[in-house]
Amino acid sequence: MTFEERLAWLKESYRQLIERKNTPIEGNGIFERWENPVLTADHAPLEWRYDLNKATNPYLMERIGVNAAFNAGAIKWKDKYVVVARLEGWDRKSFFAVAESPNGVDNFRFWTRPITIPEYGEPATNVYDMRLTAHEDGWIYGIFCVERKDHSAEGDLSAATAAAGVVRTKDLVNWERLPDIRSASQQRNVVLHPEFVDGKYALYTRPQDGFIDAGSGGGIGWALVDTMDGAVIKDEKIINRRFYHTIKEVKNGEGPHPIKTPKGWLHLAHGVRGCASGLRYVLYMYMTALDDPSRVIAQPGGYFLAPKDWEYIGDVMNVAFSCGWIADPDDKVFIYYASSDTRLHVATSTVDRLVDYCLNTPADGLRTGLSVEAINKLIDSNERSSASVPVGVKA
Ligand code: BGC
Ligand code: BMA
Repeated sequence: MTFEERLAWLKESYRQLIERKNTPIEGNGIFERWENPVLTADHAPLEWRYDLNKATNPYLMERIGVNAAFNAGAIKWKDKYVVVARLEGWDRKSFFAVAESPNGVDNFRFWTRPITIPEYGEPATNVYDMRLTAHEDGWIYGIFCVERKDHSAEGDLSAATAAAGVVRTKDLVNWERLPDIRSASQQRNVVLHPEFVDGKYALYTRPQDGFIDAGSGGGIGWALVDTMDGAVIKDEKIINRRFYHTIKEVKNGEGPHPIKTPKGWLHLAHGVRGCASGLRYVLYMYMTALDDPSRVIAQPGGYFLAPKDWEYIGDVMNVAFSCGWIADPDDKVFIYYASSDTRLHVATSTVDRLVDYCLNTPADGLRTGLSVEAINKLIDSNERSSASVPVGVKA
């Protein structure tokens, strides 16, 4: 192909990808997955990847490649569905970029440039997983993980530290960097609650022993801080614990900030367990009290969403992860989840259905006998129901 032919082909392929219509897939009644991912590496604008100048790039090669688009924060902004995605380059560096869609399910387009995050302290090796919060103080905050090399472990090339970085903005274009959150332990998955609690900023935290190991950290924490401009976590209490032989045995962490409903705060989180093929990341939900967002009032058992079919496959296999969801005033909820650290998907539901799911799904009894008991209770009640269609073989 000539330069001109290749350019026309690139532009046309890109246009088709961006304008591709999406369709919902009927599912378990709790939510619907949509057929196509909403963002992939190929959604990154051509101008970010190709030198489009014939003199300097006669073969029209991709000069700077994007490897993945995933783990996005989300917000409704000027009637648009906006995500701040984690893009990862061929060079394994992640960065953030804003993409918007008119309907939340397709036609996501990136803004002209990726976000430039000002540095704080030692420049970050990597940044990822931004959660967005439009706080009642008037700012939109982004909290993300800042990864730096761990200089105390000189011999170990992979040794790193994780801290919570903070930015704020009024327009999603200009981002002011605030000091990283100070805490006794390393932190990942820190999320800002949208309202003041007792006049303070409230954070969901995830204390961890080391860079990878959540260890004795216990689970998702809760901490009140006086300011976001130099936040210091002093008292941290664990509000959502990990348990043996559950989907969150090894690690867990808050997803996006919770959604306020008349019946309580709806939370989306991730849980991790270990298995022979490595770590398995799934999403789960829980609810907390309206008057105390740190008090759990419902915890449906097991996972809410786990990788399915081709979602298992990607750079980091067996991962479902979410940093963003949007609740519309009309009750609809757009859940942005990524599969296997590779691409971003959407699933839709409603606040009503998610509350129903949380309040009426049996909790994990923590042992198999109680799981069978729960199934038997359901069969008993189905036998009394006129809608019941007996499909099992009668023993
Ligand atoms: C990766 C993250 C991952 C973390 C812990 C980082 O280096 O970029 O995606 O969650 O390590 O495994
Ligand atoms: C975590 C996260 C995510 C990632 C997941 C699986 O620890 O912080 O960035 O999706 O690992 O690799």
